[in-house]
Amino acid sequence: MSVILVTGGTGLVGKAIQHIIETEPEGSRFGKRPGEKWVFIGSSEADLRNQEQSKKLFEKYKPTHVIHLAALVGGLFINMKKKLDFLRDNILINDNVLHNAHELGCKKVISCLSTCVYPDKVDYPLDETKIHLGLPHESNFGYAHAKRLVDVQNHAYKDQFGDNFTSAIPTNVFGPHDNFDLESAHVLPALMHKCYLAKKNNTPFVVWGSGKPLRQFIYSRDLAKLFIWMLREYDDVEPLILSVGEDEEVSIKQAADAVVKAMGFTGEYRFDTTKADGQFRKPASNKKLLSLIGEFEFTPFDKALEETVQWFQQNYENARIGKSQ
Ligand code: NAP
Ligand code: GFB
Repeated sequence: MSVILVTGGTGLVGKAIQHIIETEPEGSRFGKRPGEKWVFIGSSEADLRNQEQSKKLFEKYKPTHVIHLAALVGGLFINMKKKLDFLRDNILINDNVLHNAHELGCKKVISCLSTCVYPDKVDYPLDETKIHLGLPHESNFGYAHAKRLVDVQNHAYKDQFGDNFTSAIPTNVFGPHDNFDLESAHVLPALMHKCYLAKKNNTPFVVWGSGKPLRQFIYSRDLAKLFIWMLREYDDVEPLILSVGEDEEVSIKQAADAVVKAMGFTGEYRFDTTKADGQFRKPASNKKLLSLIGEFEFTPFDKALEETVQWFQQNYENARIGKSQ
């Protein structure tokens, strides 16, 4: 009997893994396997910053495997405002999860980093060997250092105890169940929410910044399949980038154009260049992933965006939209 605990199971990526496990045929490549029990938890079940609550959670479910997604997560602007919270909360969460997984003798833990952990000034493309080659971008150094430390912790647990702890490095993620709260959202959910309100209230659709920065976006449901594949087939302490190809970079302007099209918005659309652009680009190579997984079909960006916009429009009342607008 394998018990797979997914921390952060109520969030964007956690819900996507739950969707795949519940909809893919049992026994298929990304489907549930006989004898597996999947447990998806959120902060209401245990605040993982708290040692006692974390210990009780692991004693309750006795997981054999952990996909560790729980984190204080947010877009550029909330990262710039709360660097200490993003550093401290994530250090506490990660240490409690890895410590309890070690104490319980879990067979495997996959933690989740992000391509924003990489040095701001490094030769591109980003690959798995460049994480610690310099300081991260100023805008999110709190989050970035807390996430980099997970890679250090994994190597320490491996060296001293032989624990099979590893990590995944996704690029920017989007999809159903995302955080659409304009205060803390990432760019795509923020633009979807702003465009939805502009259409509803007949007001301008305002994109922050110059629109020039470049990003790689992975659909949460594709990322979910890659996490399930890693759980089954990746047993190396070295982190692994989970991303679409380098040639899939799009500008924030192109992303905003795609949101306008998917929303059917025809009103005024402009850029507020008084707002920050953040890191200009963070192009990540998925060569190592493709060399290990072989064939993998990523959902085309426009199709994934349309599916997410439809989900948002159909679930607006129950979505994470923050204070009502
Ligand atoms: P999300 O939608 O904001 O979900 C965060 C999850 O973490 C929720 O389930 C939340 O539970 C849980 N959580 C937060 N604080 C917690 C605490 N103190 N104790 C217990 N659980 C807590 O985030 P996401 O986008 O799915 O991110 C999942 C992982 O992917 C994170 O590790 C993140 O760093 C990484 N990542 C995300 C992106 C992206 O673009 N979104 C890109 C790269 C990497 P509640 O909902 O119950 O509060
Ligand atoms: O997803 P995002 O917030 O974060 O994207 P990063 C920021 C880019 O989108 C910037 C532009 O170039 C912004 O100028 N943008 C335009 C907007 N309009 C908006 C808007 O309404 N809201 C937001 N949020 N952006 C994050 C890191 O970096 O990447 C996090 O700070 C995390 O720690 C995440 O790693 C994946 O891609 O710049």
